[in-house]
Amino acid sequence: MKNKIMLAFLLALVAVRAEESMDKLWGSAGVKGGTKAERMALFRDGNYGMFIHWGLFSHLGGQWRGQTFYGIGEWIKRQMKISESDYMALAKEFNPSDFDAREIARVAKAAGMKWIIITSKHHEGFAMFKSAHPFNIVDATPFHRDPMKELAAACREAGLGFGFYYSHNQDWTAPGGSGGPAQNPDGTPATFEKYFREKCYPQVKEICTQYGPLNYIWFDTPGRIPKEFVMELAELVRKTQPGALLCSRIGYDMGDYVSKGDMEVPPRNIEGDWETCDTTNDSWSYAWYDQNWKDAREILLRLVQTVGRGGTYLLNIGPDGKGRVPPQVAKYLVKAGEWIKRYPQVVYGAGPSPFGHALPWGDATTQSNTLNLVVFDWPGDGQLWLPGLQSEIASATLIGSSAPVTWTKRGTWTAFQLPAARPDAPAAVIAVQLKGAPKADQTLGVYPNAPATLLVEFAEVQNAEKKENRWMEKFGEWKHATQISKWQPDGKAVWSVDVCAAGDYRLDLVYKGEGRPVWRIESDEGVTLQNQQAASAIYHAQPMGLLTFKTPGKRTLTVTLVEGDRAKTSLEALRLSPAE
Ligand code: JFZ
Repeated sequence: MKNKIMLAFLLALVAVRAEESMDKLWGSAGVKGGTKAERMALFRDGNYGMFIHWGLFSHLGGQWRGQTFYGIGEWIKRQMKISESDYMALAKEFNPSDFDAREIARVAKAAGMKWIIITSKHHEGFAMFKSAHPFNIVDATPFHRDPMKELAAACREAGLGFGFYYSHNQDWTAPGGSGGPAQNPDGTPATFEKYFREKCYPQVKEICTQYGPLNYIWFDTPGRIPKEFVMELAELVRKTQPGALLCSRIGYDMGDYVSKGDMEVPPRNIEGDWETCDTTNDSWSYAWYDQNWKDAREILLRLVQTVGRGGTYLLNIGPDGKGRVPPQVAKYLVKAGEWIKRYPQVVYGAGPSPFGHALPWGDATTQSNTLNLVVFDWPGDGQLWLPGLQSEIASATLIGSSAPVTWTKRGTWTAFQLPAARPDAPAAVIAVQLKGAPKADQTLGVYPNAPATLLVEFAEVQNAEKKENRWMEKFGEWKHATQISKWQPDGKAVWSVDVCAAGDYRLDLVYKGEGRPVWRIESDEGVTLQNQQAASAIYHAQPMGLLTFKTPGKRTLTVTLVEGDRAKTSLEALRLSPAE
């Protein structure tokens, strides 16, 4: 009886803490400065690499015993509670006979990527390389080949950098690994130390010593791994692979660069060496149903935005259980790569945008005194508006077009006059030669011919709470938004904006919550809008009305919550589109 109560109590505790412990498993990661320039060169100049999630989970492809798991595919064992023995038995069926390392390297190369990082062992604990530990692709499957050897060789041959992902903390099939069995096969309690000594450390040594020189060891989800283990791993990598970069997810600030939260292009420029990892659909590993492929436009937009924010873009693909790259992935990666080959200067060795944030029609990167304006949404009226450019312009050319590009100034704004037809898709590039280093006032613009999104990230907040909201759409599919909630009666969000042209603008607020909040928006010219609209459970844009700017120039907009759930109503952005 006592035991039963104890068990019920424990189960309840587990349920309550599930969400919290998930966060702990993922853990947080940072980085300390002091990196070697040689080690960083590929990362800093290349700006674009391929990530590959491939393992036993790829064989399941998001399905177990006829049931689909709608979430990141490589978590299927844990999320569908597949037992260790059932899961480990899958190795006998795993035969990725269509795996072609050269083809993958060809796709990466044609995509314009400069390196490949592949999962050598994910949280499932299965080694995709020949290992002394028996749960590996060479010894436990009918495939018998070492695909990591093949891929390392193919990358070298193609002139691509190469590196391994290795899940050092989580191991769901090794006793003692985080998320793994609590007992050893003989019934004794398992310890992390034993897992570390017998599996983790020896395997990291294997990947560091048997695959030639590496550019990356990408450890992941440090969770609560004790520091001494991380120090040992870092030392091992430094000793055996002096040219390899460690990402911050090794834990304890021991990385060479920061790996941002997944699938996130940050809204404003970030200094230092950092990367964002993203995936070509919603899952990292292959999932049979997941057709939410990024097309070339989306791939390029996110790549250019990441480089514009000062970062490096690591874009993932998930080969299937036969080792094939889904055709839609190859198609659009290569299509994006063809564009990059026409505009390599936009990506390789490119610096951040002087504007500090994305622009409504696209984004900007720099090469010394050249500003690359990457235009995804071609202006219908032939005017490309740029707020706050402070450097003087020497010349401007629309690449791939002989049409001259002229420019005019209106206050702090610059307009480039463009031909009606855009010369290239999914984006055209205007190279602007500046007389000196690119410099701009980073105030958000309100554009006369394009919708402006003012994120709360850029607002000053009084008597309300501005905080990052992180949530999962499908399991493991992270979304991020800085938002404002916990409004006190006098709580407000205030944006400074630079208005190019006086006139009427359609104003939407993007928020979530319950019921029907009442919002008030007020400009420093005394123009107000007050309106009630429904809130929904996800961020959704709701129209507030037409707001008039009487004069152009620097204005402020203040948003207050007049009525509604003050704790939970969560504001993400304000949008302004010129009325037509
Ligand atoms: C981790 C893994 O659990 C996942 O399977 C995948 O490999 C991904 C690339 O990395 O997931 C994470 C890790 C860190 C965060 C979110 C998901 N984070 O810091 O927001």
